[in-house]
Amino acid sequence: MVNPADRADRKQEQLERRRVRPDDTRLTTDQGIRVDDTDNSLSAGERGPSLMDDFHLREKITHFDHERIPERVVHARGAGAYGHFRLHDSLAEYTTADFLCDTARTTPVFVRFSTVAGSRGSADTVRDVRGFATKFYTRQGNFDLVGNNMPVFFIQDGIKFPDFVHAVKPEPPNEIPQASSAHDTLWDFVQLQPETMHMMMWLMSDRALPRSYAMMQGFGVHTFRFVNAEGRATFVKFHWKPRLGTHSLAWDETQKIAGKDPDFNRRDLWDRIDAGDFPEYDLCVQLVPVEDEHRFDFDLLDPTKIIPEEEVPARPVGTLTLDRNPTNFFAETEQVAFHLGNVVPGIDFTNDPLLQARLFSYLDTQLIRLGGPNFPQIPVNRPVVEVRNHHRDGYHQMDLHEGRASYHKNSLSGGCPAVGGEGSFTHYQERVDGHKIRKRSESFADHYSQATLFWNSMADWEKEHIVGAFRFELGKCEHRHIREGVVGHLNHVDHDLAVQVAAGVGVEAPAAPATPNHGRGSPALSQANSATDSVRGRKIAILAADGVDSAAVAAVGDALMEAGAVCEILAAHAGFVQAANGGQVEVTRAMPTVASVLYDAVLVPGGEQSVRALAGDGDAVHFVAEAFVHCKAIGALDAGIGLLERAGITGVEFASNGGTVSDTGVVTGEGPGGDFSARLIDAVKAHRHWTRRKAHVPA
Ligand code: HDD
Repeated sequence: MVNPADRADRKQEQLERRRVRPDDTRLTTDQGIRVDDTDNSLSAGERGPSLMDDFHLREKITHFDHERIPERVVHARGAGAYGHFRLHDSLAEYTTADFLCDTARTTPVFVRFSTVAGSRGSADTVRDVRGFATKFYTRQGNFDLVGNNMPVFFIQDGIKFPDFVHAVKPEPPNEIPQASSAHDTLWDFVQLQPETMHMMMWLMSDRALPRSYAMMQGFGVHTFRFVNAEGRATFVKFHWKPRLGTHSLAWDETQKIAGKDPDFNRRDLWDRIDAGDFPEYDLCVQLVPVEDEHRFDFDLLDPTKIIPEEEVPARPVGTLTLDRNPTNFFAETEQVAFHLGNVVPGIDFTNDPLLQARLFSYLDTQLIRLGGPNFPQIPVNRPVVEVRNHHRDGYHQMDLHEGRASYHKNSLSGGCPAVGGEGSFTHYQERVDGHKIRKRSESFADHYSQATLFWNSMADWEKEHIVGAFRFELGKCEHRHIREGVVGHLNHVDHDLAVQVAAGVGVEAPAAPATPNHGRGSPALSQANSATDSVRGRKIAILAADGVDSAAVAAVGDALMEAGAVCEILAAHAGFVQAANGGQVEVTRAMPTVASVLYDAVLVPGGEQSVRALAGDGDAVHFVAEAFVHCKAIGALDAGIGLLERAGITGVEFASNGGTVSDTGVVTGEGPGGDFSARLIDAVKAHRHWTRRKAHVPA
């Protein structure tokens, strides 16, 4: 008989047994009784009072009254997907974790992405850390990699987590601001807790504004421990690297999207999977032999530090593909319960004090959030292997345990379930010796060097964005001493950064650096060095009105779609527009229902009449100007070039016909032939043309 855990789609097979479909069914009560009417309460006469014996009314309202469960105290807003993990490169030398040893194996997964600070209904595109939590349904049980899209954390010891979260969440008197770190309590915490500085650099960078969950890195953050068959340990850090590269939105854009489409990232994930354009990530590991534990100028147990990839390469070992949307948001994405403590044999913990506190928190929080100890039986949480133990009873027990013995040892159930045997989890036998103390290790004391490393690694445009973010966030702080305190810490990171921020937030610039900049960088940290070789899933707006050159729309649109982009034709109204050469072009969306911030690029095809109409339409002119300001690829053909001029896009160098793509990312042509489409595709691949950021176009 095939072990159910060995089948590639075993999680879906398991879930399939729980899926409930509406087709060809009759409405019943929860007791299975068919009801004759669900629209009118049972009453004494047509205008009389409702009656207590209306069991259907009572049950329907009672169930409704209890539909909500507490949202997650952090990471409340999320989006999830199923997929699978394929191993390419065995790690059997380092770990006994089966899903990391056998390259023939495919492991089903569920992933939940999230923002951290906002409530369940908050906008997706706020400046925040993103959660990247993966549940691997392995044949040795569930392994949860509960990571973020940034490789470090705000604090070093989990005992500070409630303080930190209280500081970043909306303030107690009025619950303002929602999903934002730009307020006094967060920055007060920061200025008094300098271990936050490295993470604050990441949070103020473009990493906090991902364009798509498919274009976002993930990190396990802590140093974990692999243990191999001989019991030998190796330190490991886990990374997810998106195949599409790591790309971000512009800050101004994120704020507008929060109003235009607060579900932007959630929708993007759903649409990609729905269209078969599956997000892919490589799992990479940084491996450090135990003998090298003390070879770094930071402590491997300190979660505010990275191991620079130039020092220890991130070795790709397998690929995660997200290929299936959930059936029901609440049942799966809301009820999924991740826990850092869910590990399989061959993966173990370290003494990172943040990690240790997390080991307590996750199970504890699930108990209140999911209402009792049986939440591992919820379909999305169930492992694909059999669960056998003496846990019994509790709210919502779903299993029918046979037999009289619910204790170990027993003779009445033949001693079952038996304990141990091959494949049992054995904790790594780390030698531990010490006094009971409350004291942070001296090896955790350097809070600035890696913040400086991050700053030094940024491209010019990334540095400008960071300065802008500090100015925005601190600019929102009412208390001057808080702004001064933060600038004081920034002066340890980099003097120039501190001076620039000080100038924006109305505090005195420091006269000299508090700590000299060490000058080191790590190119792997810059998004400028990320992959720009694909347009998969990029959204292109094609602006049209009556008289549009439909041949150009078809030619360029086909080329873009063939390369993997998604093209939408936008016009002043839904329905159709007349083509210049007769016939009609179907409109995908009416322009007033969307905005340029929802697209990666814009194309203005030719057709004199069409372009004249667009030039007289404020929405269309604004669309192009705003796309330009956000440094997006813009293509214009023939008369369409006139719309760019109308939008004030002047004073920048255009790519000339037949030439190479200009670094302005504005591609023009006399017709759709030649290499116009190829040049436009290259401009879209580049993601953004930040060199253009100095050009001032009102939008
Ligand atoms: Fe946490 C949720 C990631 C530190 C306590 N955390 C949560 C989620 C992610 C992370 C991705 C959402 C999981 C989901 O989608 O359901 N957390 C991190 C990372 C951390 C981190 C990468 C630092 C390296 N967390 C951290 C600390 C504590 C917690 C130090 C407490 C001591 N985290 C929780 C929690 C949550 C949670 C309160 C809220 C909801 C949940 O667990 O299920 O237990």
